[in-house]
Amino acid sequence: MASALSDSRVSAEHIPVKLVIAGPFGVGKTTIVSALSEIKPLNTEEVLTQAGTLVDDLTGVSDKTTTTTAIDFGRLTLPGAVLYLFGAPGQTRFQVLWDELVRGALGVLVLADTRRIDESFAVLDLVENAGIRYAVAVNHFPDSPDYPLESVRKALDLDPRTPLMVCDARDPASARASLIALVEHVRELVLS
Ligand SMILES: Nc1nc2c(ncn2[C@@H]2O[C@H](COP(=O)(O)OP(=O)(O)OP(=O)(O)O)[C@@H](O)[C@H]2O)c(=O)[nH]1
Ligand SMILES: [Mg+2]
Repeated sequence: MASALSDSRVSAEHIPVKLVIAGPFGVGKTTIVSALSEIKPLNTEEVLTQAGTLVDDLTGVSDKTTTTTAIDFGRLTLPGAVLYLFGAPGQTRFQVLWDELVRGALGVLVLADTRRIDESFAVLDLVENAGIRYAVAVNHFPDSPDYPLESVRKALDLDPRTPLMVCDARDPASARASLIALVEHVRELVLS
């Protein structure tokens, strides 16, 4: 992590910003941190074990072989700001890390999967209870139903001002657009 903090791309003029990427199990958090990060991301992936099948619901993500057991960490420098990206673990048994993870964070990008929309509720509850600003990005998989965003907004009971977009977590441009929508949203709220 030392190299992430001492790099010629980051200067004293860059405001350090902590952002958290959250969402249910297997929604693409590790993938989006990897797509966004300009440094080699720190991952804490462990192989999913047979014992875990009792608690890890693989519905919709049956090809998944690993899971994040602590955090993902990456960094993205924008003009004037350096974003430190913390990917949360997706499984509910790791929620004990949540309070520490969101401490000092400017906002949360919540990833959602329209194949398993109800699994986003627990994460949205955590974010809202923490009183932290957020945006929602629907990570689109090949077999994801194509619901209009207004239906997704309604299903997730989102405030009309909360940014909601579709993204491809593997695509750096798409991932970056989601993150920038979050940062812009937080900026507008802070300035209003
Ligand atoms: N087709 C497609 N596959 C994706 C996309 N994003 C992620 N994946 C795949 O979905 C699987 C799960 O992605 P991860 O990034 O590990 O998900 P995660 O949210 O970090 O998972 P946990 O940490 O276990 O909660 C991986 O096999 C990814 O390659 C996407 O946008 N499209
Ligand atoms: Mg992960």
